[in-house]
Amino acid sequence: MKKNGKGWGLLLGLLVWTGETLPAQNITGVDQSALAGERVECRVPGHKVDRGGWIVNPVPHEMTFGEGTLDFSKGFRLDDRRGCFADAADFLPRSKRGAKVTVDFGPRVAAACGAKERPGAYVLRIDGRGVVVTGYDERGAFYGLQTLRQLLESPAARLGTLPFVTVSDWPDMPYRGVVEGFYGTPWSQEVRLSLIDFYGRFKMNRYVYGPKDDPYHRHPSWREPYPAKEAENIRLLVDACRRNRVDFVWAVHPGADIRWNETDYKALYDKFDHMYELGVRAFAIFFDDLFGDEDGRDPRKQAELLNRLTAEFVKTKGDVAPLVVCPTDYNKSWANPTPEGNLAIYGRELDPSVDIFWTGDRVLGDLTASTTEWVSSRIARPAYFWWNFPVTDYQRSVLLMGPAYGLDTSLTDGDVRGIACNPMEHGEASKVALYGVADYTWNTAAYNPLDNWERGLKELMPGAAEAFRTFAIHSCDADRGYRREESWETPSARLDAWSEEDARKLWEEFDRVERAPAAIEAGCGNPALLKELRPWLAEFTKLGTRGKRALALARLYRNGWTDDDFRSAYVRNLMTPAERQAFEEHRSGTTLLHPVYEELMAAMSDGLHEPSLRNMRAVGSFANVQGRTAWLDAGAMFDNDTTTYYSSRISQKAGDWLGVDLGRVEPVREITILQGRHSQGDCDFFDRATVECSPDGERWTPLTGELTNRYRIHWTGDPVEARYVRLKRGESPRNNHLTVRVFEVNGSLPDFVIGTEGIRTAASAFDGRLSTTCLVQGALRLRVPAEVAGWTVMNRPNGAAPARFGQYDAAGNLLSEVVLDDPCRRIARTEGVAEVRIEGETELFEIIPHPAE
Ligand code: 14T
Repeated sequence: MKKNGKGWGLLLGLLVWTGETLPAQNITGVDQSALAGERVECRVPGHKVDRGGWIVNPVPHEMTFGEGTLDFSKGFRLDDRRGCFADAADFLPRSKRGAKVTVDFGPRVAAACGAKERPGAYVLRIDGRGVVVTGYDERGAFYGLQTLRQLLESPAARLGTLPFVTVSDWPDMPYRGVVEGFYGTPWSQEVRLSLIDFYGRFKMNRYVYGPKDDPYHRHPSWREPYPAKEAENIRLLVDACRRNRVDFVWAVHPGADIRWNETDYKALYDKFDHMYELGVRAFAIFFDDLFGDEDGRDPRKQAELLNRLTAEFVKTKGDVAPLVVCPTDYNKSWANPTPEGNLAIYGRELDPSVDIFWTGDRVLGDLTASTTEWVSSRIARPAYFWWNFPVTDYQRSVLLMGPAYGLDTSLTDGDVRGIACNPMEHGEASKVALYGVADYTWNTAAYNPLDNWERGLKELMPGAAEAFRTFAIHSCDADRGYRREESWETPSARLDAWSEEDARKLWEEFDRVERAPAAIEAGCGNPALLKELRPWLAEFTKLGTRGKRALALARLYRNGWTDDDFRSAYVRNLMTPAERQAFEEHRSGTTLLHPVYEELMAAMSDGLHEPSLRNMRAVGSFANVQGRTAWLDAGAMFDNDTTTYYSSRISQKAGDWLGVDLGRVEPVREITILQGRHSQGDCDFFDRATVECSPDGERWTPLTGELTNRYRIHWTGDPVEARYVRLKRGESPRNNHLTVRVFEVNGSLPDFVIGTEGIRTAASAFDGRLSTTCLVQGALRLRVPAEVAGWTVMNRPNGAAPARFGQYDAAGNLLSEVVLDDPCRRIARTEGVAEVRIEGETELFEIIPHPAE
């Protein structure tokens, strides 16, 4: 490129645009209008790698292929020099005439074959003489066997030969594994055992046991020994860990009610001893999540306790690993940074052998060089990173099945001791992320998140890998908390920026979404995983179906096809409240697929009302007012229901405003605004605000002075011609969110509505929006002005007992009746009608009066 001023200018402009605007929009999922029709490329680091059919995870440090192959069609004969790998090598098909596999370990043999001098290191050599696995230590040899097993299980080994290869490999980080540290249902014994095998197979070496909802881990019963059955289960877990060369670390969480006295010290010591009896040889103490004024928060007392246990328990026993502690200040945003803070006190006073957990700059955060520097300079040792991914205890409605990224690949064991990954309460589904953590902690610099994820999905569901990938790529983000990339291969679609090409791709993706669950059911092969996925799979299919239908409708709509058949099909594709509820509980496609459905449906609804009807929409300075999913929230201000509300979900600032566009200029006589979620003690409101109106959205006239501390605002006065009404914030130190329950102009109901007994959100039947609904359980009564020639009534027909639309004369005699058994009914005025009644039970989308010609 020619480096003239213009060229750089253009390039700079592009950088600013992609560097700032895009990521924010993509992450928050709001206002994608600027991106219409295009898809941001994936921002997960890494790329797919062709590994020639030899798949080993974690990716080995050095793997040198030679000329030639070893035929193992006759099986293997094992020479287990130390006699400790009979179990671990049981994957080898044995026969006396098979290829020889020698397994040995120790610094001397390791040096002879050039293995790294480091715990866990090994060399695996395959050549014409057979296979030799040499560990620096016992675990090293065990890891060498895992590599051999994975080579044998690799696609390329189907031909019955192994390549001549030398693998020299070692772990980068000393601690690799998991902390069962979430709130919610602890894992079952079966899932724990299955995970422990998984740790072994992928060279992870630590399982920290600390489920928040185990009463013997935390209050009320941390002092008490486990009852016999639970104790036996722990013993079995310890055994399984031993077989898999994994340290079982038992954690206690005593902070909520511990007293710093001899009695509680003794209680803790005895509990440790009880666990020691069960085979436990590593311990942790958690002081996280103490939010009150518990004595347990005192860092000096915490350090004293750990030091004393190190001296009197760990060192006395002789075969117990160094203690691990989770500080109360376990992330930067909560930590006192000063020399008087929790961390600095640990740095000065805590025995240097004790490892300290750290979750990063926040509770949910990345592992970065800046956060490890920040913490180690205070604790005077590398931290042990507690990664709150893929944990979902803060948003249980999602599964986090995306790539494990956000881990700095330049870190070493001098910066961080390793990772304890805190998974979902769905242990099997969490293996996708663990496959990544295993890889990163073992071979940090080579970690390639995207490639790892692609391999992991195949490893976990070889019988339905494509379908599983479809499910996973749309199940990455929780919509809050730890934000993750999702759906990065799928283009979006908008009615107002339509691309036929993108719409087709999107339809095909929705089609794959619809079909993936059946393929997973058929090919999963892991019943425990399937059981975890099932509730989400059920919703996933439905998401695919309604997405496809929304796109098909959008095509018709774009061609001007909005007749009654279209309307019926449209209404059938709206989610029922029950469907919505079910989806909310087991969500996928939060970032892209579901918002596309919502937006397309909402955008079409705008065009389905008759021009005579008022079409209110929210407007304002907050990005989510007209965003992808928020149209629903904002509509909540107009639905005549004070329990539903719009929320800005971000801080308010001076100049912010929120209001309504009435769709046309009309005389404004009355305005009612209800701010906040509650009428008492709520902070989410404009405490200084002015009501203003405008004919064009540009020239605004104040209707009130500055109102101070008012949740409820009611204005009446001489009619003012206006299309827009808004509430505008003044100067205030406040930075809360803004929540508005009601924003009504000239009353929420048209004046022809005369009866609403047993009816919720009646305004939704007259707001010109099919996406908002009015639940009828009783009778909705309307006056019939002379200029009305008939009505279009759109409802979700109540299958067993559809509602009725009756026309009555002034004396209350029924003149005609129509059964509302079709989503879209066009009804002509009956001669002599004075009043209309919609009776029965139904979900009413819209009643549209037709003006007489
Ligand atoms: F120990 C800590 F490192 C930690 O992360 N503690 C909990 C953990 O058990 C939980 O699974 C995780 C994710 O939700 O976050 C911590 O729990 C919290 C975090 C909060 F921000 C509990 C309440 C909070 F407000």
